[in-house]
Parts: sequence; C-alpha cells; structure tokens
Amino acid sequence: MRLSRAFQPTLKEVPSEAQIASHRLMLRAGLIRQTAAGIYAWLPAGLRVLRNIARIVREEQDAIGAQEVLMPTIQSADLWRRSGRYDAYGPEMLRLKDRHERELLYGPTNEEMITDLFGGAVKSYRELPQVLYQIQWKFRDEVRPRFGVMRGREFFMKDAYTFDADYEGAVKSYRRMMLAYLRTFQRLGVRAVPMVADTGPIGGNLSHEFLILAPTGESGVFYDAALEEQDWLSEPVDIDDSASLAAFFDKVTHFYAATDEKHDETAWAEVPEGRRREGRGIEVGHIFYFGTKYSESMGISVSGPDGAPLYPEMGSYGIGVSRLVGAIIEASHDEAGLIWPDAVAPYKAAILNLKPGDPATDAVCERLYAAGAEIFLYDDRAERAGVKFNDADLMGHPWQMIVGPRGAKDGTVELKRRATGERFELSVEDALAKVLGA
Ligand code: 5CA
Repeated sequence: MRLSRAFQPTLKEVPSEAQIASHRLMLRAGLIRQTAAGIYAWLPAGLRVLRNIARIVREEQDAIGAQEVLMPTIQSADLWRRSGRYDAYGPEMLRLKDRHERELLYGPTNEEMITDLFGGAVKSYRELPQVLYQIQWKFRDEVRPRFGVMRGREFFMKDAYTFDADYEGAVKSYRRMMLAYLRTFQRLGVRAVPMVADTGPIGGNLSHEFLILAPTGESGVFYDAALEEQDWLSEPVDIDDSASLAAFFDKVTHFYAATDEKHDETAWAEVPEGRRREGRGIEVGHIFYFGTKYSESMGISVSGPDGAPLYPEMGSYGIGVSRLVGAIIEASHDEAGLIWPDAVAPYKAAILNLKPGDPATDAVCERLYAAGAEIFLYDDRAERAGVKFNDADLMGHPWQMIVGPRGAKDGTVELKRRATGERFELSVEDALAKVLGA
C-alpha cells in the first residue's frame, strides 16, 4: 500500500478521552475510530491486525480438530428463556424488538444457540465428541466501557464449545483447548499465563483465565516466571492420547499462577524467590468446563450406549480477539509508538523514501515495493524525512527500509528493526531477504 493513497488518518494530538497507551496509540496511528461509547470502527491498518490475530486463532483451533461455524449476532429471546438466562442476564444484555414485537437480543455469548444447533443435528453418543467455534461480534452493555477496544460494548470474540459423552471426554477436550490457547498466544508474540479461575458451583480445576502481564491490567497476578519460558509450540503432545494430554496439563498446572482473587500465600512462598512475578494482567482468554448445565436445562440429549438419553458434557472457550489488539500493544510499545510482533503486524515493513522525485531513490523504492506491495507500506509522500521517521515509529512496522539518494546511488538500503533499534546497511536483495525471511 502506498501511504499517499492509504486511509490511515494519524493524529498529532493525543485524544484526552484515551487514558492508556494502547487506546491513545490506536487512535493516533489511525487503527480505529470510536463511533459511539464502547463501539469502534476498524480502519484498514487496524483491520489487518484484527484479521492476523483471527487467522492464528483459527489455525490453532483447526489444529485440535475444532470446526468453524458462523452464528448470527441477533438471537431470539425464547432461546435464552429455555436456559433461564434471559431474565438472569440483566442490563448487560442489549434487548431489541422487531416490527412484530418479537423479542430479540444481540448475543453477548452463544451457549444457548450452539446447544440448540447441536441438538437439532446430533442424535447418538457415537457422533461425539464435537468441537465447534466461531469468530463473531458480541455485544455487552458494559456499565463502564473503557480503555478503547480493551473493554468495549461491541467486541470480536472467538467462542468455542465442546460436547462430550462423559466427564473423561470433557477433560480431554479441555486439555486440548488449553494447548491450543498456549500455542495461539505464543504465536501472537505475547505470553498469556493460564491462571486458575472460579468454577462456581461446578467445582474442580477446569476453569482458567489467560492473562497478559501489563501495568494497566484489571487483575492482580502472581506467577512463576518458568511459565513464560516454556515453548508450547515444540511441546510434544499427542492430542489423541489421554496420558499425553494429562502429562501436558500437569506440566502447565504445577507452576504457580493465580489472580489476586485466588492467590494463596502459602503456595506462593514455595516458588523460588527469583522466579516470583507479581503485577497486573489483562484477561485475553477464558476457558470453562460446565458439565451438563445447558444440555440439561435446554433438554438437549443424544441416545447413550444403553439407549437412554445422555446429556452431553460441555465446555465453552473464549478469546477476546479485539481486546488482544489492545493487550498486545500494552505489552509492546515505547515512547515513539507501536512495536508490532511480526505475526500480527499490519505490514511487515515500511519503505521510507527520503527523497521522492529523485530518480535513483524512487527506482530503489519501487523495486522494494514491487517485491511485496501487499505486505509493505510505501511512504511515498512528499514529506520531510523527520516526519516519515516519526510516523514509521508510531505505526510500529517490524522493519523500516530507509532509502535516501546516497544509498540509492550504490543500491543500498538502511534497514531498521523497530523493536531493538538495530540498523543494517544492506543491498536491496539482502534487505528484502532479511525482511521476507523474518
Ligand atoms: N461464554 C464464555 C466463553 S465462550 C465467555 O463469554 N467468556 S468471557 O466472558 O470470559 O469472554 C471471553 C473473552 O472475551 C474474555 O476473556 C475477554 O478477553 C473478552 N471480552 C469479554 N468482555 C469484553 C469486552 N467488554 N470487551 C472486549 N473484550 C471482552
């Protein structure tokens, strides 16, 4: 994309309503605009990030055998009456009426709808397990929407739902999902630590929240630093084997990690002092086993091995896809602006033409641009070099390919790594190889 043509309205002034870095930077860099309280439009560069995150989330869901569906945002109130949640949900639910006075709602989550869809399609325990997910907009009329996309009213969520014939199956599904989450967050370039969460009346240890460490997080967190050092992408787990899944789950859960609500000083004291990490965290995912709560309340069963009705054991698994954009920024930025992890960056590199109109400089820039017009942002504007440097740092592309008349004459490019500030003087070919290989 040529920056001279791009719809990327950057702002010089920091908007006063934005209290935290990610919100300020997303507005300043032209990624989002607010259209109503807690509701945002995603502009092209912001949308590219959102899509990159969704793609990685999707690939890791598919890798554990989950199948993607897409359910509507608008649901009927009757569906929610069947589980008893229509009245219980309260003012966070946005309720609507159509022209026939039928009651509808904008989905805050989809347990009821997926359970109903499942019930209409699956008849026998032999068809289990089933794992379904979607990536779809949700609406919750939060009392205090704040911090931009971090706590919005409309937000983009991956929600997955598992259906198993028995508790042992549900545990396997839960552990597979835990693995998919750890791999997803690692690929996104952030470390989200799984922490035991409240299971309510169901009990057990099958509820975890995933938190990214950041000073602006809403929860206090305590965890063993060893958790951040694990490489979940190369962890050998056979997802079809119960023992392998159990060994993996034990490895994750034996490290201490808890939010302030669940913090246990005695267990904390046993973590070696040098490995204790204490701070604040942003919840980017939540996984939850809830047994037969919805299948029973909604009367959805399949025929069991003995022919009697069997209520599937279920779990639901959320990832805050739009919240992740803010959370990644909270964990990765500096005074000058955004610092995108490679995997989610809107563009891999910015090409900075320091002298538009100079034939040699233009020629080198065009050569670079031709090698990746889809993945490079070419700053071809008639602006001063200083403006281009500042904007490139603000937008946070992982690489900057800086081309001025002097280098252009001998065919060299100055390559800058945004995250470290390292600079390399390279030929056009070597610069491209380094950027495209990274
Ligand atoms: N039904 C379950 C899982 S499918 C559920 O809704 N869980 S949740 O309430 O924890 O939401 C899942 C994730 O969505 C959260 O971990 C969080 O990352 C994100 N999320 C929740 N509320 C908001 C919000 N108001 N703005 C942005 N993201 C949100």
